[in-house]
Amino acid sequence: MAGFIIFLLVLLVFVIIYQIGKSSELASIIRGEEYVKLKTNRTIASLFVVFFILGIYGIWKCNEYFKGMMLPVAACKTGERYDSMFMVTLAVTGVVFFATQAVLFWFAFKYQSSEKRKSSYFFSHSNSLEVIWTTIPAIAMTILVAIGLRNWFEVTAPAPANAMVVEIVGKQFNWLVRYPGKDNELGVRDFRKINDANNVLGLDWSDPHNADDIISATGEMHLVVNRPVKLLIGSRDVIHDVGLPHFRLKMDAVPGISSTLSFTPTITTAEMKTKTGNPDFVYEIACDQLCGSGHYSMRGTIIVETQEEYDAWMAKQPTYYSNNKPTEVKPVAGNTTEKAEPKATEKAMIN
Ligand SMILES: [Cu+2]
Repeated sequence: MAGFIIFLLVLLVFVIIYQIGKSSELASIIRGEEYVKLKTNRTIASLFVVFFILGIYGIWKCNEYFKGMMLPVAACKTGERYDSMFMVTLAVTGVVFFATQAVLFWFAFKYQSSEKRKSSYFFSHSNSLEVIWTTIPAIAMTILVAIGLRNWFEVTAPAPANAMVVEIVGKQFNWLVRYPGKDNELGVRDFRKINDANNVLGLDWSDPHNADDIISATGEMHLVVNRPVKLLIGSRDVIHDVGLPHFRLKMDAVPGISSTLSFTPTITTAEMKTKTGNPDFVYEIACDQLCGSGHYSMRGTIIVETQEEYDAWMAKQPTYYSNNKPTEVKPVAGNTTEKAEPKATEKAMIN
């Protein structure tokens, strides 16, 4: 019996030793995991800071690298205002971006898991904080929107009375540019009269104002420097968009609707060649609306020149009528002095 009790005691001691060993092993495993967790946390927290610094450096480098791809100075007053609006917006959002991102990544580092910190500070809300972070962005946004609206009203405002009127019509896939000719009045056009052989814009030959209209099918538009221009924009088929990157303007060309765009070019093509150091510089008309398989080829050009150069060029342009000799009704000769109200002419235009 005594032997059996001794055997049980020895067994008990072995069980106890085994259990102590096992629990200390488990404890060391737990302690080890905690250690690994802390170390990983520290690495990730530091990587957050590195990522932020590299990210900001990358943005800076990108900016430097692509500087050469930036557009040259805006070539009209509206464009200058648009650029300054863009810079103000970029500055405001840039400061906010930098501040919030710096705090975000810094906090990820500063408030990483730590044995020293066992509890966090908690508050449900702060009225003054709410007021501050609502009021400041609201004021900033209101100012930005107000600047934008002012510019938008300027772009869409009626053109000055002395503005030259030029019509630009998109078709798959090029631009047709029409000038009013000597009578300074664009004639009525009708889409039912369009034919590619000798009436690309569907000019209604019964309207005498069409007799001296000039059409350029090469997509080249001539404008006079410092003279306001009003573009009458239309389309023959699908929606195109008159994109004028150097003037920072664009406007949709919608079939059946006549849209307008007015601006005053302030830099001649020749001056721009000097400014950009590019002897081949041309102002571009790009179609800004994906309009079909040949969309990429809808590139037009604008020549901005002095009044004398423009007059000399204009004097050489044949009228569309004389160039195409349509067999239909001849425009009534000698009736070109009759002045119709510009509004009425626009209304009568059927795209
Ligand atoms: Cu197009």
